[in-house]
Amino acid sequence: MRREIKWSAYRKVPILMVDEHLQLNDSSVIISSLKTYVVSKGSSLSDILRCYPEMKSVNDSGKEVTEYNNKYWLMLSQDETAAVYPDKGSQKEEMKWRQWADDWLVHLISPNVYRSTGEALASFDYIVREGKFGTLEGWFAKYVGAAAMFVIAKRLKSRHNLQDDVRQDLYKAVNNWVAAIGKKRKFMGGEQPNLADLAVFGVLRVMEGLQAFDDMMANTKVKPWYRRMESATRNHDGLSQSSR
Ligand SMILES: N[C@@H](CCC(=O)N[C@@H](CS)C(=O)NCC(=O)O)C(=O)O
Repeated sequence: MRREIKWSAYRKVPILMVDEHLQLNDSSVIISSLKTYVVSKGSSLSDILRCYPEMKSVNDSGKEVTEYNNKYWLMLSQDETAAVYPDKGSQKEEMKWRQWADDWLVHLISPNVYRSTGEALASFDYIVREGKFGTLEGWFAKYVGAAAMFVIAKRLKSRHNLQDDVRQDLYKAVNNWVAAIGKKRKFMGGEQPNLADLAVFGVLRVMEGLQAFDDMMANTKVKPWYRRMESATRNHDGLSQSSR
């Protein structure tokens, strides 16, 4: 809830607090700094965080936006880089697809999960069930929220130039992702997921339990990779890649 992050000047989630004083903003900055921290023994998180400086600017609609420099880049020595990215081109490929997840894939979610009034209500029913809402507040959030997001989703659909049938963009996106991994690899990271696998999985996972997710599983080739990601994240398989 917005009131839960009143204490923060940065107004979005996620925010990660470390030892009650170090504040990490933005999911990609959080992931890149934690991965750097795990791989490069010796540097402190606050030193690492200085490598991802904040940039404030004003966008086309006059709104102040915050971005972070280098957010897809890991701050590693040459040896560490060689250990994390043994294959040629794998570092660039990981960055490219992490950016794709942030700049394209994520924008397909709202138009898809709030596509119809029925789907918008189902999405909010799920949000209210999982969130911390009082009875009346929950009821209000469900109906007002669903109506608002139904309208907003249409606006987002046109802002990001989605097709009329928004499912087609979703199907195409995940099929492109699966094609980029190819048949020879389990994950984009090879035998273990890399940060691009993690970013794409993170985006798709928010649709679980909703019709858009079931449609995507039934109509695309993403399912085998998705199931492998579920098991890899459950078993913390990414850790073996980090501490190689
Ligand atoms: N690039 C940011 C985006 C974060 C973001 O947009 N979060 C949404 C919720 S998913 C939010 O907090 N929106 C509130 C707002 O924009 O005021 C990230 O990856 O962390």
